[in-house]
Amino acid sequence: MLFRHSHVTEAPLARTLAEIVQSNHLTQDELDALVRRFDENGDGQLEGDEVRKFAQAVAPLVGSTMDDLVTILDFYQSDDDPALSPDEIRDFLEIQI
Ligand SMILES: [Ca+2]
Repeated sequence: MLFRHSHVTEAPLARTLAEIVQSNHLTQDELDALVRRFDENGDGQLEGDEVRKFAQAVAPLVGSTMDDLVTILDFYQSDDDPALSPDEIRDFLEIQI
């Protein structure tokens, strides 16, 4: 049987956010989809209210509060840019929780 590679750019998340958080690993597709879900102004990063909504979605999955997660997310700011980049979000999801 022949397998062809098909590149699906708008694939829906195969796992729920809860499953991703539990596994401590997420694929590039999952990271892209997550960023798109919360990136309301479409600049490819999360900042301000976008970070708060992301924290609000993740908080109940990890038994934390939105405020605590926003504080933790601040810590994951690895550059001078006040926005969270996809790489910083990945670090947060794979290492912290
Ligand atoms: Ca944004």
